[in-house]
Amino acid sequence: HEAEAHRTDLMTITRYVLNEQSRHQESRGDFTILLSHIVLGCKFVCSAVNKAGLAKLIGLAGETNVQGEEQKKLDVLSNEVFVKALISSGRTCILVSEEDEEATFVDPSLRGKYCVVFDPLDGSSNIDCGVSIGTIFGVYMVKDKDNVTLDEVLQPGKNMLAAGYCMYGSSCTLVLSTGSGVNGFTLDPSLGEFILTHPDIKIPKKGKIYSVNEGNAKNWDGPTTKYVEKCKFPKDGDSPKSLRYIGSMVADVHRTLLYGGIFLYPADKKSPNGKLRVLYEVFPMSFLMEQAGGQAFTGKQRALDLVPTKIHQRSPIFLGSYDEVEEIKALYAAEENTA
Ligand code: P6P
Repeated sequence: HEAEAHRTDLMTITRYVLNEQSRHQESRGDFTILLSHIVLGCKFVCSAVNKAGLAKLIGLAGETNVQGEEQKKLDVLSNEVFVKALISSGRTCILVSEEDEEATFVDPSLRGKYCVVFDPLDGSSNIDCGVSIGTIFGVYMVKDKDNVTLDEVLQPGKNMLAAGYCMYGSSCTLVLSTGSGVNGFTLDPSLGEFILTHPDIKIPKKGKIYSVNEGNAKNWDGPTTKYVEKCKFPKDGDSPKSLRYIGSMVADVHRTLLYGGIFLYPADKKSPNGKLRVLYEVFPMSFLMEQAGGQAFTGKQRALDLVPTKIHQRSPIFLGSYDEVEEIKALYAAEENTA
């Protein structure tokens, strides 16, 4: 009966968030409405990405179609869908997208109390070879939605109300935290619903995998070099860690969250702030890691304490299993002391 009850008691993402919302009476379902529009965007992108390969074959997305019109690239298309969905939700006032140089200020007639920062299709350079890619998003509450300035969105990641990603791979998986743990939902295409499949995700305290682009090793600083060396040639008789690097942040972070280990995009001589963007890559993934019992560190501080000054600013990031990040923090602290 238990299994039967489970099968018929469908916990959809909407129902899950409504249950969550019932703990914050003041929101009157606003967050649920916002989330339902983010979910709509993810469903659209999932369908478009899955057709991308086929579309390329028959000359649609990213190519000229039979009428010779230039089709929009998937990341541009995805961005337009998310921006329109978020504005039409009537619950947002500022949007920051990886695809748009400037922030979008929503028309006062449609303004709500949330700011959403997002990368509509992170890792999109991997589409043509079928590697998993994803949407990453974070949600802030504004203090005063009537005179909204950019400062409203330049908040430290610890102020986020919610963060998540949707991974478009062999299945479409949406991983979300609204501040009380992390849950994973898988899209059931026959229902068009995201169903709870990974309740209360906790990242293992230690891990056997490190995930970094070793091609940048020549330019790494001391602590990163020492840490990676330790992964490959452990002193204390431990077995070496495995290297797994997909080059698509959502895929690398999802594996780290489920299996444990550490994901690193360090600073290097060429890019002193690393490559990943603070608002819509580093903060949402760091928020999820902490909610799952892991850590996220920039090389200088707890990632979620960072106060951004520009909407597309980058930061180095080390995130994953609690004990692994502790090791990196110790190496940077030691360098600090000798400096
Ligand atoms: P590199 C994809 O282009 C991306 O923004 C992230 O998804 C990914 O983690 C990173 O860049 C990969 O960068 O320099 O290792 O190719």
